[in-house]
Amino acid sequence: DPNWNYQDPLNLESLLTEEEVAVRDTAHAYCQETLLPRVLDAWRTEGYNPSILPEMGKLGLLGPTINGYGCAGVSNVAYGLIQREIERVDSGYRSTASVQSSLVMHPINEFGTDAQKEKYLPRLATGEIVGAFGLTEPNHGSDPAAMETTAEEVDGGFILNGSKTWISNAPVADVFVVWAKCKWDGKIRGFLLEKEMKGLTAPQIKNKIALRASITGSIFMDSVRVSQDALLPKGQGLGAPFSCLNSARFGISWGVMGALEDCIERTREYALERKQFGRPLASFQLIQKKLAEAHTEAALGLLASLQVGRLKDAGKLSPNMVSMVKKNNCGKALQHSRTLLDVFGGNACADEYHVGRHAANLQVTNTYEGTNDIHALILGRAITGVQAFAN
Ligand code: TGC
Ligand code: FAD
Repeated sequence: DPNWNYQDPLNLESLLTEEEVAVRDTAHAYCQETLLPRVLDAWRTEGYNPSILPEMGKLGLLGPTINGYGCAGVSNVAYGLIQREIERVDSGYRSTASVQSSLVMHPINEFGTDAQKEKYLPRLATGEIVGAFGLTEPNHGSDPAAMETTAEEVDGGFILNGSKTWISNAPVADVFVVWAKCKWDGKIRGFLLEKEMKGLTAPQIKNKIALRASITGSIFMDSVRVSQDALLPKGQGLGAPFSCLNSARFGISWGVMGALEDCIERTREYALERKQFGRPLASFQLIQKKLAEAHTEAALGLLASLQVGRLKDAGKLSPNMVSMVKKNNCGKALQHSRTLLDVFGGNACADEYHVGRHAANLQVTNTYEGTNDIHALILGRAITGVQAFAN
C-alpha cells in the first residue's frame, strides 16, 4: 500500500512545513546518534552530563520559538517536534531541555526587562548556563496559589524566604526563576536568583525511581537578598507562571508521544524476533491488539498536538486545549507503555530493552506540570463552568 507507512500512520509529515521537517530531522539525528548511546549509563548512575545543553544549544534546540538573542525563531510545532525527538530517547533529557526553554527562557523573554533578556537569554540559548523553575513547594504542588515562599521589599531590593522541591535542573542551575508571594500586595511574582547568592542552596534529590537521566533537587532560600533588577517586572499573579506551563505542557504533549513511539518500535522488533509455541510473538492476536491500540493512540495524540500547535502559532490558543492534550497524551503514553512492556516477559526487567525505563518515566510526565486528574478538573471547569478542585 503506497499510502501506508506504519511509522507515520496518519501522514503527519504531510502537514509539516519544510522548515519543520528540517528541524525535526536535525533533532532526530542528534538524539539518536548522541543521546541514545549515553542514556543507559545516565539512567544507571543518575549522572548529569553538562555537555548536553551546550550540544543542544549549538543545534538551535533551546528556546527555539524565541526571536533574537541567538534563538532560532521557529514555530511552536517545530518546538513540539524537538521535544518528541528528545523524549523518544528519554523523558529526563526532554525535561532538562524543556525547563530551559519553556520555564526559564520563556518567562525571561515574556516578563523580563531588556537588560535581563540581554544578560541571560543568549547564554541560556547556547546552553552555557543552565536554568531551573521553582513553583512547587513541599506543602503545595497542585495548588501553587497557596505557596509559602515570600518576597519582602527592602531598601534597594527584596529578601526571599521559603523552599521549593522536586525542581528539575536545580542542583546544576546557574539561574533560578523562583515564584514568591509578595508581602506588600499578596501577589505572586517571579524573581531571578543566581547560584552563588548567599542563603540559596539547591541540593540534589537522589535515588529516584524514574527520570534518572535528569537531575532534580530542592531550592532552599534563607533570607536571600536580591537587588531590584532580580524582579521579573512584567508578570504578576498566577497567570505569569501558568503562561510558562502552557508552553511546557504543550511540549510534553509531543514529547510523551515520542516516548510511546519508541516503545511501539521496540516492542514490534522484539515481537517479530521472540518465538514462543514455535511462532513469533508478533503472530499472536493478543500481541497485535496491544500494538494496534498503542499505535492508534500515538497517531491520534500527535495530530491533536499538531492542531494545538497550529492554533498556538496563530494566536488562537486556549489553555484548556493544552490541558486536553497534556492530559490525554501523558495518560495514553503511560497506559500503553505499560501494556507494551508485558510483551517483553521477564526481559521487561532489563534496562537494555528501554521500554521499562520509558514506562517509569511516563509516570512522572503524567504527574508533573499538573497531574492527569488536575487537568481533568481544569477541563471539567471549562465544560461545566463549575470549579471542582477548591471551595
Ligand atoms: P485560577 O483561579 O484558575 O487562575 C489564577 C489566575 O491564573 C490565570 N490562569 C492562567 N493563565 C494562563 N494560562 C493558564 N493555563 C492559566 N490558568 C489560570 C487565571 O486566569 C487567573 O488569572 P487572574 O488574572 O484572574 O488572577 O487558579 P487556581 O489556583 O484556582 O488554579 C488551580 C489549578 C489546579 C488550575 C492550578 O493551580 C494548576 O494548574 N495546578 C497544577 C500545578 C502545576 O502544574 N504545577 C507545575 C509545576 S512546574 C513543573 O512541574 C515542571 S516539570 C518540568 C519538567 O521537568 O519537564
Ligand atoms: P499533590 O498536589 O499533593 O497531589 C497528590 C495527588 O492528589 C495527585 O494524584 C493529585 O492529582 C491529587 N489531587 C490534588 N488536589 C486534588 C483535588 N483538588 N482533587 C482531586 N485530586 C487532587 N515542579 C516545579 O515547580 N518545577 C520543576 O522543575 C519540577 N520538576 C519536577 C520533576 C520531577 C521528577 C517531579 C516528580 C516533579 C517535578 N515538579 C516540578 C513538581 C510537580 O509539578 C508536582 O509534583 C506536581 O504538580 C504534583 O504536585 P504534588 O507532588 O505536590 O502532588
